[in-house]
Amino acid sequence: TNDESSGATARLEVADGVGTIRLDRPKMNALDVATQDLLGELAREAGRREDVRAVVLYGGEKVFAAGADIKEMRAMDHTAMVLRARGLQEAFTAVARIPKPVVAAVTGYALGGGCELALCADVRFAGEGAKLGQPEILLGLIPGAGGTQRLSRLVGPAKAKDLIFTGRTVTAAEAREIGLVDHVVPDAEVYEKAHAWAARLARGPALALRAAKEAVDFGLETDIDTGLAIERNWFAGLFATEDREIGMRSFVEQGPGKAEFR
Ligand code: CO8
Repeated sequence: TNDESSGATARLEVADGVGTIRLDRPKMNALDVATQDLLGELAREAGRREDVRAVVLYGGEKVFAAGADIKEMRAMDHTAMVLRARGLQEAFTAVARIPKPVVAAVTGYALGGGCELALCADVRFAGEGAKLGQPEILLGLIPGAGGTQRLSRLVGPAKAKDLIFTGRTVTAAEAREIGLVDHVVPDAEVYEKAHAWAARLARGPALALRAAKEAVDFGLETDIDTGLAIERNWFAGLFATEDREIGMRSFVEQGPGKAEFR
């Protein structure tokens, strides 16, 4: 999966604590079944590997991903999709559950499954020229890789329904306005800026970051008392970590601005 010459449609490139899951499937990074499954495998690998402390999702300079491979999907019948749909969602859920900070670096189109992939990240950087949307309705479908769930949780039900009902694409600027992306930067700087976000967190306390992500993500799926229980158990658990000792010692001995991870 790490070999550029293998012709793989996606790969995990690791340097300096940051793992980049790079889609590479001309044209448009259309996500066929094999690439969807590969994404899931790469996400699990990124989760497992100790040399990966933060992750960037990236499709290259021109396009993030134009969604599922429509040509492949067209040949599938109802039975085939019943058998496939869970595997598709599991692959995307593996990305959403990477227990480390994950940022999407979105250039060009992020449509359908491409937009849904970006939704699996913790934050999204988009280039000024990026276009995002859930155009499945135009194919007589609805999003199937988590879009109805993750988009509505992120931007609220009314904005999610507007995008899903109409299938319209939004510019990076509108995406930022509705909270679908977090930062809009010049197209040529998307990867660099997203990578810098990841690199900073790669220097952070890994267990506390994992705890923060789980507490937010699992807490959002439950009632507040259960969410608070998740939080306090993680909070107390972190008192057993070396990072906590180092973090508190450095505050007491050197003052707030001095710790390396700030
Ligand atoms: N699947 C297969 N081929 C595609 C796809 C796609 N999703 N998108 C583009 N292509 C191909 C085109 O067929 C074309 O191929 P060729 O050169 O051989 O004719 C090539 O890429 C370039 O495309 P265009 O000529 O259309 O280029 P434009 O710049 O004019 O337009 C667009 C680019 C806007 C991206 C346009 O191609 C488009 O609208 N694509 C379809 C987008 C779409 O509807 N995506 C949703 C797919 S459904 C989906 O994702 C279901 C989600 C649930 C499953 C998720 C699984 C991951």
